[in-house]
Amino acid sequence: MKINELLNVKYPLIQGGMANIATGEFAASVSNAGALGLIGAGGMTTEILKENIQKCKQLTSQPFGVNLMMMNPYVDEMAQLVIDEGIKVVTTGAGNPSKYMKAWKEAGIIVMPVVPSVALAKRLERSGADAVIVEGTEAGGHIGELTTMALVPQVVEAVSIPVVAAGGIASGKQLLAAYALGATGVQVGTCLLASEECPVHENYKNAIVKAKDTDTTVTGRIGGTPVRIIKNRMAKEYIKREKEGASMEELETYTLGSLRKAVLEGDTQSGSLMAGQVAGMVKEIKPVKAIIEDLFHDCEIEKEKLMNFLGE
Ligand code: TUI
Repeated sequence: MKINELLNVKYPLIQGGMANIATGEFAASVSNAGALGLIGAGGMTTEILKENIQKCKQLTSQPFGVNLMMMNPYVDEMAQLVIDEGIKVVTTGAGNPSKYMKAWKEAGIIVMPVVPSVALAKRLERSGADAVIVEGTEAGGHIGELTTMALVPQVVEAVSIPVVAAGGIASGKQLLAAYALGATGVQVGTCLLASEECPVHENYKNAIVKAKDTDTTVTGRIGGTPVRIIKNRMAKEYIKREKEGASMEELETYTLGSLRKAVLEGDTQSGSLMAGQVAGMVKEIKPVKAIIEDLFHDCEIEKEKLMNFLGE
């Protein structure tokens, strides 16, 4: 069963959480295009999340969800808010959501945590997760160690719940590959950043379009919070200071607000432009609906080509 049947949407595609980017308005445009839109609560306060939920409810009659970032200081309150607001789907990232699972399941919420390992996938299956989103290190933003190619089939082997693949998916070929690895759907972020509806600054979108394969790097490896971003002056300086042994406080002060700088002001040099390794494949800015339709259309074409190739 593809994940769209569980979620009651047309396409087996989930939008990435995209903290500080995925507003209620953006989530609604993804849901209206037939995939599952998500409000990214990562950089929000509880009040702002509530406003975004109201907005999304006004703008779409399609299912949508909320992504809760476990490192958000307001996550306890937000975990209750999603119940009070009747949210149907919750995805989580950047931590273990076990302590909220019982309450969410009692409220009838479909829960799909992002996991970077087999161990956490198994643990969350036992806690009642409906599916897991298995994210490889190719992804943008906060990442784990393993690649999508290595991790997805290992989680598929280890759990009985549906697996959604994430990290490194921006084309029909990669969507087809995710199915081949045993995934029942995909989560994408980077290719949706370069959409007309995405509320990031034009400079951010253009940086994605201009990026080549080797243009992302990872900050925060030493401190234990690895984050994949597009290489720029800020990334270089961060990694240099990290290697020199800068304290977490100094690094935090340095990066404070850097994602907002990139998203709102379009500061592509001192801002933090989170993006996955597939940024190198994203070549134009298109409407969300076209991005999603093209992905599934191209997947069909690639499937035919692959069947011909394998049948040779
Ligand atoms: O969460 C993401 N991507 C994100 S969150 C974010 S906001 C942020 N900004 C700066 C620093 C940190 C966060 C930007 N991008 N993706 C899902 C994801 N989850 N990737 C990795 C994980 C993860 C890591 C550890 C999930 C669970 C986990 O559990 C550890 C444990 O406690 O067992």
